[in-house]
Amino acid sequence: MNDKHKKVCSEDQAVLEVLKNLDEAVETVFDRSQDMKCCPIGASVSGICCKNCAMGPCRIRDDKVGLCGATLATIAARNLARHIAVGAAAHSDHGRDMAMLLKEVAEDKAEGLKIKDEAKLLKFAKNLHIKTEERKIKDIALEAANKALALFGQQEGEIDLISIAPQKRQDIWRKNGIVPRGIDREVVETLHRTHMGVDQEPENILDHALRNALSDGWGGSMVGTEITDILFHTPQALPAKTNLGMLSEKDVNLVVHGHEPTLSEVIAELADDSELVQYAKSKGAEGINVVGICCTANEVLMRQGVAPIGNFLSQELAVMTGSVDAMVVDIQCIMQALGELVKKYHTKLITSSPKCKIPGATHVPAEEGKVLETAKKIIKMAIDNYGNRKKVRIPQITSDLIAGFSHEYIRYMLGGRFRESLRPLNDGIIDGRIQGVVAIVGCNNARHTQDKYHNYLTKEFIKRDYLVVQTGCGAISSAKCGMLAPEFYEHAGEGLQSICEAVGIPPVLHLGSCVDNSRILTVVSDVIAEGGLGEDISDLPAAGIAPEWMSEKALSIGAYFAASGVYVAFGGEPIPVVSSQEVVDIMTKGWDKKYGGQLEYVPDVDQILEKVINHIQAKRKALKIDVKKERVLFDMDARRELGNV
Ligand code: SF4
Ligand code: MSK
Repeated sequence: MNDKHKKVCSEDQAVLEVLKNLDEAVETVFDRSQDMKCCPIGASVSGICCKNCAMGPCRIRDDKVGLCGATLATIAARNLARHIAVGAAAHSDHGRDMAMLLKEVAEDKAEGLKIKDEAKLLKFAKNLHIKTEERKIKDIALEAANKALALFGQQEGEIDLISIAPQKRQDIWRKNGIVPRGIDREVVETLHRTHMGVDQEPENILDHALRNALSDGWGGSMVGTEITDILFHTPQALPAKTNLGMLSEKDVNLVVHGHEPTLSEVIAELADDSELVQYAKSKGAEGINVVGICCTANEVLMRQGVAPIGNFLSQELAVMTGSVDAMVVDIQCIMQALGELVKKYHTKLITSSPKCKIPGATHVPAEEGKVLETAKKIIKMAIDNYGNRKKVRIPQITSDLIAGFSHEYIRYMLGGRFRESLRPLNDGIIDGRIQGVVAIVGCNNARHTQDKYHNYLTKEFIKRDYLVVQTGCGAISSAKCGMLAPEFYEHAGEGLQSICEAVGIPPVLHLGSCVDNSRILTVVSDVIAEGGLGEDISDLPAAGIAPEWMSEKALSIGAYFAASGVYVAFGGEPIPVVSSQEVVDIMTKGWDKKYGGQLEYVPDVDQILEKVINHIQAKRKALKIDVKKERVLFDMDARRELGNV
C-alpha cells in the first residue's frame, strides 16, 4: 500500500493504524480500488450497457438504441429493477430462513433454541391475522411460521404485513397497483419483465420495481426482523464498545461476520460456557472473545452487547491485526478476498451457510437442528488455532456506544413501562425541539473515504436538531467515532440536547442491521398513528440517506422507502440510471407525484444536507409546525386545531 492510499482510504484511525504498521505485502480493498478503475461504460453518466441477451452487450449513448431497439431509458429502468430484485431477494431469503427456523423451534427440532420473546410473537401473529387467545405459544409460533413462509409463495391478494402501514399509504399503493402479492412472485416477475423483449415502458418497469421493493421492506425484511426478535428477544438499549481495539491479545478472538444471526447468537452465548472457557485456558488463552463485523455484528450487538469491531471495509483489516483466530461468515457482504488474505495470516476462515462457500475457507454448515453443536465445533476450531498466532498488532482504539433502539424500546424509553408511547417524540417534533428525523443508513464504498460521509452528515444534522437514526454499516461508522455514546448529546443542537438529556439517549439511535430498516417503517407508521404529524408517512418531516451505498440491497431499501413516501438521497457513487434524464425524472418528480417519495442521486454531500433540510422544512411548513413554539403539551384539541386528527 502506498502512502497516498493510507491518507484517504478511511476516517477510522484503527484502520489507518493497521495499514501503517504493515510490513507484509498485503493487498486490501483500498489498494484494489486504486488499481482498478470503474468500468467506463458502467460508471458513465452519459451511457449505459445492456447485456440481457446475446445480441448484445449493447452500449447505448444519447439517442442510440440497442439491437432490439431498446432505448437508454428502458435499459436504465430494467437494470435498476434487476438490482432491486436482487437486493430484495437477498433480504427476503434471509427472512425466509428465519421463518424456517421459527418452524423448527415450534416443532422442537432446534436444539438449544427457544422462543425468547412471547410478547413479540403475539404481536407478529396479530399482524398476520392469527388467532392467539387460549392457544399454546408453540401452536401460535407454528402457525406464524407457516403463515410467514406462505408470504413468499403467495400468488394473489395482498401480503398481510402491509396492514401495519397507515391507511392512507395503503390506499396510495392500491390506487397505483403496487401492493405486493407474494415476495418470491414479485422478484420473479421483475426478472421476467426485464427479459429481452418484455416490459419496455420505463415508468411501468419502475412501478413494478417499487412493488418488488415493498415486498422486501414490508415483507421479507420485516419477517426477518420480527422473527429474530421472537427467537433472540427484542433489543433494548445496552452499552457496548466498538472498533478493532476490542480484539484481545490474551483471549481467543472469534469474529462473526455477515447477516444471519442464528449461529452467531448461539456462538456469542457460548463465549462464557465454562467447559469451552476451560478448553481455551488449556490452550494458553484467558478466555473467548466474540466480536463482529457488518450486520451480523449489529444483530449480536443489539441483543448481547457483542462488540462490532468494524463495518464493511474493515473486514480485511481485522484479519491483518494477526489476532483473529477464526472468522465465521454466513451470508452477504463477505469479500472473496478474505479467502486469499487468510493464507498470509493464521486466521481460520469458516463458512457456515450452504449458500456461501468461499475458496480458501473451511465449510462448517449448521445442519438443521444442530446449531448448538455447530457453534461449539466452530468455537473449538478458533481455540485450537490460538497457538498459531504470529505477529499480533491490535490498534488500541475503542469507543463507547449505546445500541438496541428497537421500536418497542423507543416506546418504552419515551413513555415508561405503563405508558409506553411515542407521544414525547411527536411533541418534540411538533414544538420544534426536534426539527425532523433523518435515517442515515447503508454501506461503505471503497471508492470513497470509509465513514467520511456518514460521519459528516450525522454531525451536521444533530447540530441542527435533527434526530438521526441508523442501521447497518452506517451505524457502526457513527459508533466508531463516538456518536452513539450518550455524552455525544453535547454536540447536538439545544432542542435535541434537551430531549436527549431528559430521556437519557444519544442523539443518534442505533436501530439495527440492514433488514432492520423495517423497524424504521414500523416506527414511522406508529408516529402517524400517534397523531399530530399528518395522516401518511409522506407528511412526516423525515428523510433517508445512503451516503456511501454499495450493495444492491441498498437500492431495494432506497426504493421501498421512496414507495413508502420518504425522500431518499443516495450519495457517493451514482445510482446506475443517471445517464437517463427520463428515468431520473420518473424517480424524482414522477414518484413524488404518485407516491410522495423520491429516490435521487445527489453527488455532493453538502447538497444532500441542503436538500434534506429543505425537504424536511417544507414538510414542517405543510404541517404548520414551521414556527418554533414554546414547549407545550399537545392535547387532542390542539391537535385537532392543526388539522391532523
Ligand atoms: Fe441489446 Fe436489446 Fe439484447 Fe439488451 S435486450 S443486449 S439492448 S439487443
Ligand atoms: S452489511 S449491505 S455493507 S450496510 Fe448489512 Fe454493511 Fe451495506 Fe452490507
